[in-house]
Amino acid sequence: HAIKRRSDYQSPAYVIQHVELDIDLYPHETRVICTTQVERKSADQQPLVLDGVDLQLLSVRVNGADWTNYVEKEQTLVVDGLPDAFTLTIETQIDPANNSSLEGLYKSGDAYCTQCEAEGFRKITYFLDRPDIMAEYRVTVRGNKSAYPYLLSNGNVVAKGELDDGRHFVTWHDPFPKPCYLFALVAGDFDLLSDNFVTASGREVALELYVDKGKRERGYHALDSLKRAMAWDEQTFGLEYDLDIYMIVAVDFFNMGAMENKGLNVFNSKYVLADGQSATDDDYFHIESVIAHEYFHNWTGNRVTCRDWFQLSLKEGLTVFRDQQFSADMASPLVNRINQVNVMREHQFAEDAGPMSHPIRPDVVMEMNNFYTVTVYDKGAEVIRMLHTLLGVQGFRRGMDLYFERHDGQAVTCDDFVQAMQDANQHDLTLFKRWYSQSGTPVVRASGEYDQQARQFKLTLTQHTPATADQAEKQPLMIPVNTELLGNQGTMVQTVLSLTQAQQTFVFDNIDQAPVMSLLGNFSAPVRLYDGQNSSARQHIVMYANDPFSRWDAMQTLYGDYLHCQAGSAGEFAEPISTAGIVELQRSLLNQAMDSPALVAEMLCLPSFETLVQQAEQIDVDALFDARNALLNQLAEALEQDMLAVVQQLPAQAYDYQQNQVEQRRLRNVLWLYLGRLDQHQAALKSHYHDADNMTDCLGALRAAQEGNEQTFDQLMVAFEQRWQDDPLVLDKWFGLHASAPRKDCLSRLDLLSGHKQFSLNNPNRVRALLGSFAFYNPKGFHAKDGSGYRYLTDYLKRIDPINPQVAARLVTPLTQFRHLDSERKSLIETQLHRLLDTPNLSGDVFEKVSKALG
Ligand code: B3K
Ligand code: ZN
Repeated sequence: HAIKRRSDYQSPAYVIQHVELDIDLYPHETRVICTTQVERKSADQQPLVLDGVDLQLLSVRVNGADWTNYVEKEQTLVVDGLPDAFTLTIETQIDPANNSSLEGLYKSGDAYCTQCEAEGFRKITYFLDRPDIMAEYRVTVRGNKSAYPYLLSNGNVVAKGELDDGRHFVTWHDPFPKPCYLFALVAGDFDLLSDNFVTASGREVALELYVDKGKRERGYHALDSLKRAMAWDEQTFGLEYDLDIYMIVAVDFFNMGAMENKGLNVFNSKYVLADGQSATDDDYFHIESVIAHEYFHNWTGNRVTCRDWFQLSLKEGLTVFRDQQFSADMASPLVNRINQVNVMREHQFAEDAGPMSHPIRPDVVMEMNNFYTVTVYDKGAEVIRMLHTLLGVQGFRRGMDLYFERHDGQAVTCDDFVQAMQDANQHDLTLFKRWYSQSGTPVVRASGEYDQQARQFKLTLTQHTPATADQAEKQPLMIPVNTELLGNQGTMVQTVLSLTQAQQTFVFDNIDQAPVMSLLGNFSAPVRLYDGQNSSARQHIVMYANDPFSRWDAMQTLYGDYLHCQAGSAGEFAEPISTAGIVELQRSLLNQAMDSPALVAEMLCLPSFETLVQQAEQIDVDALFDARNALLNQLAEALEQDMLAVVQQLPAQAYDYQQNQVEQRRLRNVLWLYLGRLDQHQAALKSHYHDADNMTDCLGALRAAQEGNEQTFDQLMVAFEQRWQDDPLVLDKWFGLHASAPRKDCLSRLDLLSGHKQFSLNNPNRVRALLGSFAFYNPKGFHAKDGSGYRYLTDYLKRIDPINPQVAARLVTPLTQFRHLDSERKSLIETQLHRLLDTPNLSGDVFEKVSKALG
């Protein structure tokens, strides 16, 4: 397993500017003829080294004549003795029906489809599989006409016709040069939803959405989302779509969410299909955001792409930021921000504290697919957000404009992006660039000193980034700190401070009283903050801060400190609020519930167990779980009447995915998470399920029962299965609920479920729903004291890895993030990691993560 370093980048010795592919589809014997125009760029006569994996080589020709001066070795084809410029024709055969890795060309059910990012094109043909090779593609696809009436690839159709034996062909041409990771092919029989979009400059674009037969009614939300995204990018960034057709295909077998192939996105059907009956508000939200994300890649990723894979955040951090801004504009900016921050604290902080820690621009990679991470994506987006904060809306736009002006059609680096931002604004970003090279979560500490006489407040901020697994030495970063100073009468100061040194003091004049500090408003930087304030200061923020995000955040800190003190976790916690204090705070929130349902709903939610884990040096799994559970029970008992009153005031409405309704449903279901714990409300909880006309409320009821009452849960789960047993995508919710239920017999339940007729180890959605939910979200079961949970997951990983290494490598994560656990559990995990490492033919994907975890 070889490692690659960012510092080893070399510009390509040969380039390819034209590609002609001829792909003749057969399940086990697909023929691929790849004809390229190759040009030598290096001065010396080094051979041409092409990448290729799992290919059967049939022939090599140079300028039309057979060529024998080549060798196949270690997943490459080395061709020697070549002229300076030539036509290279390579014929290979591949076996898509046996390709269970879902990378390269494979079968998803009855359809053929491709996934090439990051390095999957080499599973289709021998090629220079690196993103800085950009070429124009002409692609002919051949297949059986009745089984595969649609033969799709990137760009526009330039020819089509009939062939012998019931076969046909379609030829596509994509005029925009692209790296091979953006190549796509789909062949199959689908329901087609067609629409169109007229761009700002008046061009008509055909929109086509392909879904499984019979699913057409579930495609409209995705199509509408696409049109909203297209309009938003024109309005916000002046960016128009460039081809005459935009296609999206939904497939059931897919390793991640979706893929931005030029003009032909391939999507996990989970992020396309929705109707009120079968999809939740969250599903609707995610579909809109993933559709937008892939669309936005057309400019940030496709028109301007990455020079090498270490630069992945160039396109991903930026495109996540763009989809976040879009979502904020479509719905509630506040709820969006809260969700993003939860992802950072729950998953990204965990990644940075674990063995896979890396900067948003990694320096060392073994398997590129392991670096499509919350760090590259979500922390990457936080870094772009800080630039946006620093430069302002218009300054950021100027930077984007200059970036496209300079780099359209090129493969570039993160430095090129920051340089464009700097030059467009004459704003020195030298220090800012450290965010790209330094990993780890900075810790910011604040302390205040008030001088009554001088009416002056001095705020001292320090920063320190603890060493991470990948980097021992850390330097100070540029950290924007949104600061609000609160007095008895409310906000006295609201400003953004820029912390650039290890320690800095900021002086505020004309301050009439000792203020409460509300820092890091809107999560202005991806850091941990310790402000040393007591719980009454926090309650003051909850009640009076201007920034609603800060009110939510102060509430989270109050809950967190309380729970860790109950659970005896080792860490840095202020003196906690009393139980009665939390009850009273929630009571006052419940009184405001009808005015701001979205904010109140979020403020009533305790931090997730997974977020709590990240807050302490050492946790006691059982004590922390029990403390969280106990507080929820106490709150339900103390506030039963207040909660019922709110539930009764919330109007019943026929389902529509519309902001007011979404917020009210969210509040209602959060309240049910409490009320569902009380015996006297089981009948009402069941009615909440049975009366619901939508999946959001059904699932809300199921979640409430999962936490609250075993019998109710079992009954409702039976009803759910009966209703949805023929719809695996919906049944995934059911698999997930079973797998995350804190039940004593959870492993034998998992065994039963894995034998369910809809379960398959070959489908990543099923595997994630069942085993992912267990490993990531069932702390009681997964961290069972006897190590049975760890062993259980490991047994499965050993079976999944040979089928699909990418899925296995994602699922191994919970076994590698053990830093906060006790030494008994750590050693039980280690035993399982060694078992994994000893597996014959372990994939590079899993090897990289496990070997790092074992240090
Ligand atoms: N660019 C793809 C992710 C590809 C992952 C490869 N293992 C989806 C996205 O981020 O839009
Ligand atoms: Zn992306």
